[in-house]
Amino acid sequence: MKPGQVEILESEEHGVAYSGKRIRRREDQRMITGHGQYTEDISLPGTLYASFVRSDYAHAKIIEVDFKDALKLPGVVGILTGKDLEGKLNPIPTAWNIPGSDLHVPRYSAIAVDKVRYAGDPVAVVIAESPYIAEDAAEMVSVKYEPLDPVLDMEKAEDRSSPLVYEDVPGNRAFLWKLDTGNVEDTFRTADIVVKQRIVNQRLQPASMETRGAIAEYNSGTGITTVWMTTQNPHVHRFLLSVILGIPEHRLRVIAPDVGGGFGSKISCLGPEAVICYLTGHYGRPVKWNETRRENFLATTHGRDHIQYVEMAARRDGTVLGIRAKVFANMGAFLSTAAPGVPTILFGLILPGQYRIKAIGCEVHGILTNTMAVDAYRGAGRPEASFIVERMMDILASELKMDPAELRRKNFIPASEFPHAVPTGLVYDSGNYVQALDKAMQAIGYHDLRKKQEKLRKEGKLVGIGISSYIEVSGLGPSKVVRSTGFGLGLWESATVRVHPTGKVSVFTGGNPHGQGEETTFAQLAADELQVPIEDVEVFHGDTGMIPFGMGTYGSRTTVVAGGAIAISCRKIVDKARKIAAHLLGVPEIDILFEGGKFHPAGDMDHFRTMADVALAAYGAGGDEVPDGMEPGLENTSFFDPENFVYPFGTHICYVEVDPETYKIRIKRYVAVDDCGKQINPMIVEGQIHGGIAQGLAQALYEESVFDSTGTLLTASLSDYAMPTAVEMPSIESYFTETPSPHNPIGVKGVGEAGTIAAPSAVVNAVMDALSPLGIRHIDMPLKPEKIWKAVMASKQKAE
Ligand code: MCN
Repeated sequence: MKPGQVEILESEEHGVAYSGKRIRRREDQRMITGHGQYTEDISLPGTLYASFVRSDYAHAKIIEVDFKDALKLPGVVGILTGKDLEGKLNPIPTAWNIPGSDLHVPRYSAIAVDKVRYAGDPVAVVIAESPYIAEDAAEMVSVKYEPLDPVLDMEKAEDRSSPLVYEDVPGNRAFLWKLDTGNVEDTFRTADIVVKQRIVNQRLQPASMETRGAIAEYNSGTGITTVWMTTQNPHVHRFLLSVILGIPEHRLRVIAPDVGGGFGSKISCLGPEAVICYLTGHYGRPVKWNETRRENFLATTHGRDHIQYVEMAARRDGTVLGIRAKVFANMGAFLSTAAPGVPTILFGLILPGQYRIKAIGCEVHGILTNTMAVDAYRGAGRPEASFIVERMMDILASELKMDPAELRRKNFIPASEFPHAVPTGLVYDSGNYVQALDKAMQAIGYHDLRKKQEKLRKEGKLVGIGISSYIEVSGLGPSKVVRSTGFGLGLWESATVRVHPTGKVSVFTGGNPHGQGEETTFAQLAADELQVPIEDVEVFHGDTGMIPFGMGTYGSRTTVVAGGAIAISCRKIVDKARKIAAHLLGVPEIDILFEGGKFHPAGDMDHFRTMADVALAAYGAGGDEVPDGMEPGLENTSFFDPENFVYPFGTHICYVEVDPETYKIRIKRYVAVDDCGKQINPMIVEGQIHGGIAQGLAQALYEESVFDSTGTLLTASLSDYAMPTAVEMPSIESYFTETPSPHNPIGVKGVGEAGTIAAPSAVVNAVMDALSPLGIRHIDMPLKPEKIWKAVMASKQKAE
């Protein structure tokens, strides 16, 4: 297939040419044939290479950095410490300053000055003629430390006896965020039943295929620094880098070439990229840095890491009245870019789940520890929220001896009550939760499966069924709301759509896909809106020198917000094109219809102009092709700021068998019903769901960051961090319902994180259901056979 061509995998007619059709991702052709261009592929003449000297200690004073020998290694150009950069780089900023939480943003430097705060904290940077020399020299740098006791236990970190990560952050508490809908105490005091559970949502390490990296070049002729880097949001990075470096924003150009995944870990502006930008100016030569996988695990942001004390209050008849949680959220050694908003806004506000729960209480302690910083990771706050809601629903159902599906059904917000304001202040846009549950139950044959389970249990088999009826908030977001939560910038999106004189179309989006497939879906969208062949549309992204402005790709926002902006731009172009077509055809504009790619007078298909005819006329300004006074050209730039978030939802049901001897878990069936409103490309949507489920399942069963008692990360390689492979993945039975969102021009909701949010509770609920005959109520993720064995032994001992 030639670049730009598409393969449509189904033939039914949808009324529009491309949207709603399964079309293979056109970008994959270049990615899988080695024609992608990643940061590491960019080579510039005269490049120097940087390697960071990183601390082995989690918490220690820096006494001396001795690099005399390293500097003598042939090919080493320079070595700089944190002290050398003092006054040259500003501290790493935090962009989400949540109000009313007594927020302390500690002063964290790109390279440590007096003290290291996690194992992996940079202490110096070596610059050399080759990456190998840089690494060798980094190993020769000798650092004298005075070790300090590390802060690792977030539940003890606030004690007076605990060491401090920062002397000026008392009790290591970066913030205390509270949410109370005003009726929580009373609700819990008067409820018939209150179930309680301590739940650990373990720390995870994002592991995108491409690690982080940057190559920067300062042009002394123009005074402009250009940096190619692995980023999900080039404009946000440009803004934050300009704050750190003091370089005016218009003298910085950030380019994201192809980016090999991010899962949230390439949102944050961490130190190394800023150092690389500084070094190119300092040495007057391009400077490049690329993480190793070990460095990536040590020093790129981690995700999750909550300890949650959760309670759910209900009436005997199963009406859920309240949910409250006291949460310790491990923020790590500093507050990364979006970090404070993740365990608070993105977590607490969504605690009602799909239910009519009236009392919501939440208290989140944001704790600084001597571990790598935690920030957004696929789902960001919503998997942590959905997990406790859905686990507690199952625990409550078991306590009330109710079927967990029926308990959910009883408490759902009914389809007739949308838009629906929940007590946390959000307004759910649209939904039909019963429909998704019913579809999932039907697909898995729920009632028969329960009968089968009963029979198998009698035979001594450990089989279980787990339901997860999740909701998430995505499509971030309405700027007004986002700003009121303390986020530093608005979260709108921009698009420029340019119809060239030949009728070919360039779409420039502020979204920055890095694996999600918008080069295809946005071409589908624009081709339909402009009624041109998809081969005539090319999508561009990821260059601050080319795109007006953009907030980037995360929070499953790109289709909703960037797609919305594209649709608006296209519609404005069609409006203008209609005027030109009317002028060319000599008929009033009101009589012109636009269908089948043709502008024609109503009732007269023989006289028409195509988009290409109109475009040529639009650029032929000065002649009589366009109406008098009309601006030449056929392009539009729009900024779209949605009026609300979107709320995708669904129900996943998992059926598992636990081996009674080895306690190995086998997922026998996994049914997913998801609703992301209108779908542009069902094939990509399904792919996103599959990938998301893989990540959720990984959290449920395999992955966790493990630190030893000194704060050393023991899972700093792919052989220690238990990322599942295709072998561990079950076959996924994927279904959809379609409830369009009324709050964007194309009726879509996000889908990129849905699977990751839904899967952990579906799997854990299923395993707990399987183990319930053994008297086991809860085991924390990941559900390793060893943990299950221990729980079984403990339960047996208790029974004796
Ligand atoms: N889509 C669609 N119809 C819809 C919704 C989405 O056709 N109703 C399509 C989109 O146009 C796009 C894809 O599905 O091609 C995902 O779109 P969307 O839900 O808008 O999500 P984003 O593009 O904003 O992606 C972000 C989301 C997040 S937050 C993480 S983390 C994540 C993810 O997507 N990281 C990923 N998916 C990933 N996939 C890959 N391969 N790599 C990552 O790093």
